[in-house]
Amino acid sequence: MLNLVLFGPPGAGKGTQSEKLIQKYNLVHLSTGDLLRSQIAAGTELGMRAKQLMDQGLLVPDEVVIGMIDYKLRENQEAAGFIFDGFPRTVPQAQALDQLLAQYNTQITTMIALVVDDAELIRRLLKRGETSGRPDDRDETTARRRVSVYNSETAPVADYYNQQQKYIAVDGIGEIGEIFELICQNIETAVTKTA
Ligand code: B4P
Repeated sequence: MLNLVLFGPPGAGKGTQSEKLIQKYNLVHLSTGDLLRSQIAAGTELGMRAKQLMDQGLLVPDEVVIGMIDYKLRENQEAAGFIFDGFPRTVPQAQALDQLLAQYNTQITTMIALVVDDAELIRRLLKRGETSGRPDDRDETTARRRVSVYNSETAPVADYYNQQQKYIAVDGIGEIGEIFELICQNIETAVTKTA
């Protein structure tokens, strides 16, 4: 199985690149951001609780997102592999993901981390906010808080995968197609190494 973690700060291009990767490698896309937004759109209690945190640029509790991923893995047991987009975002989430995958006798193949500087991230988020209607993209204070939450709570997840020799950094600034090619080259190198 090919199981990818696509990692990076908010606005790094995880969602953008995931769309291309799922087509090329026939993977099931698990985006916790998308899953949470569909709960909000459906007006569920979980969605309403998540919305309050997301609108402020904060993370939702670990147990909520881990529960959603657990459910999706059980639902997709025949998949050729998964792309985890925006998950894990904390070290406890990364530990939980390893345990969940072990239940299916599989593991993360590699983590691809998109590297983009803070100024470019804020620019992209505010630009998306002009058209997306996403409350967490609309104002600069919230965008900056998301980047700061990433630096304090999410960045340590990179060390977690680095210790497992699964961390690969890719420059996330440039043309979307060129970044995609770089990601694919790195995935293929990682797959060859683990084969
Ligand atoms: P997410 O939905 O995961 O979203 P994201 O971090 O905003 O964006 P992404 O990196 O996917 O950016 P995109 O490709 O769209 O999270 C939203 C919120 O949900 C979080 O803040 C949190 O509250 C909650 N949440 C989600 N998962 C959670 C978890 N596991 N634990 C706790 N809470 C969780 O790109 C952004 C923009 O840049 C787009 O407009 C795109 O067109 C543009 N872009 C992309 N690549 C570009 C490039 N190369 N050049 C120029 N622009 C580019």
